Amino acid sequence: MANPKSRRSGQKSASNGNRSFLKAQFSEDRTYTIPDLRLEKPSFTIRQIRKGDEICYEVEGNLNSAVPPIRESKYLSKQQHIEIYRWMLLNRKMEQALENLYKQGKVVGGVYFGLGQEACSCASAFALHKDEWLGPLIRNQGSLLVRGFSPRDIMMQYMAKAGSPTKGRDASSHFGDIYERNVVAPISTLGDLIPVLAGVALGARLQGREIAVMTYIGDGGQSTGVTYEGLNFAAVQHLGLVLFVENNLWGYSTPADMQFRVKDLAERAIAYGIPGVIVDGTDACQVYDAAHEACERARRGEGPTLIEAKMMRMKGHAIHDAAEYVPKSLFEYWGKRDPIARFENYLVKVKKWLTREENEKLTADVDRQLEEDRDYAVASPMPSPESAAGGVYCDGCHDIKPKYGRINTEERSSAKIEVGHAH
Ligand SMILES: Cc1ncc(C[n+]2csc(CCOP(=O)(O)OP(=O)(O)O)c2C)c(N)n1
Ligand SMILES: [Mg+2]
Repeated sequence: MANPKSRRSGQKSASNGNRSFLKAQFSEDRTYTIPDLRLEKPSFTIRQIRKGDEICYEVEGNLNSAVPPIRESKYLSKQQHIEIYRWMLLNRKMEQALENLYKQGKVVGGVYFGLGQEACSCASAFALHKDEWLGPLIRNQGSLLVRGFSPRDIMMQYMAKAGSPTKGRDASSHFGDIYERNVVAPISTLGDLIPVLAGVALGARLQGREIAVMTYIGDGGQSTGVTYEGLNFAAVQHLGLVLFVENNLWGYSTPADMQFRVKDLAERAIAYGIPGVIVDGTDACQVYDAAHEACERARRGEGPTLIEAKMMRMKGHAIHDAAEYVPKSLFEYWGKRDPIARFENYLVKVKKWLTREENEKLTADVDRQLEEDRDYAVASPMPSPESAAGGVYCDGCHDIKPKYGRINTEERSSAKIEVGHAH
């Protein structure tokens, strides 16, 4: 996907005090191709229409095409395929358990689902090394599992239990772990994770390491100003940001077709001067391969990559939203492209890497783990009222140490970046 070429000879490096610069990736050539790993390219448009007093949506285009096969991975071993499949199952079944807990009145607040997006969450996070960093969004509960949070943690969080990651102070996704799992806690403001993760990569560089950092933004959230600022900063600094643009066709009740004019959101990469790639977000192999290549590029210090994952949000925005505005035919179309059913078919029938019995055992193990975690979470206590005022202000409770080495802000002789166009 990258196409680094030599620098324009007439350009000089920007002089900037003692700073060294990474070697330029700038090219005189326009590199406007966006690789597309998909094995089918759905072509339909969602249009807003008025029916009497009602506003609704209709789909135009071909919704009868055959379901594509899974694309063979260039990198994953047989064992890794099975691991990713297990994470996806755990992701799906944990969300089913959460839905039940909500309906039993045990959840405080709402529940958000990544139904139909499990391949994107799990296979992307799977490409990170343990000592690299992830910034998840609300639908990336699968990524949290891959990074080492247990279903128990996530269930307790939704039930605001004392033993939850935020000790009952928040009831959904606003938690992370800067010590063990290297997960940045998201806040709700869409796009804000992007500069934060860019900053994490910069922090690692100052400690002598080029690392991959990964985060996500939706088809709606990508329009925010901070998305541009964060990604542009990562681009000019050649920071190892891997940005998944999760195009799930809806931002609340607004269809993607009413949110942007470009054909593919991966095209945005061109304007940042970074590689962009399109994947089928329902195909774990495509998601992994693109994520892996982007992470490798990050680790070489070559900068960010934008990966557009196309898929469909298979539920409403959150549990309160029945998604009645979504045309039924779209659910049917994407239902046939279910990431787990297709991956299961690939592993069991196409590759024959899992026998029926092994698959049943794996599924039963996931069910057992979820049952245990759910029972534990339900039985665990709520926080004591007196604890509510604790942890509001940091009074030195966070001991944040450099993870990769001594911080060095001096000029680095081995620095690879060369930045700046002469004006
Ligand atoms: C800057 C900002 N604007 C608005 C919101 C409110 N909001 C929360 S989720 C959401 C829809 C996001 O859609 P998308 O980015 O496509 O993500 P998806 O829900 O489809 O995963 C909006 C508008 C917000 N959290 N942050
Ligand atoms: Mg969306």
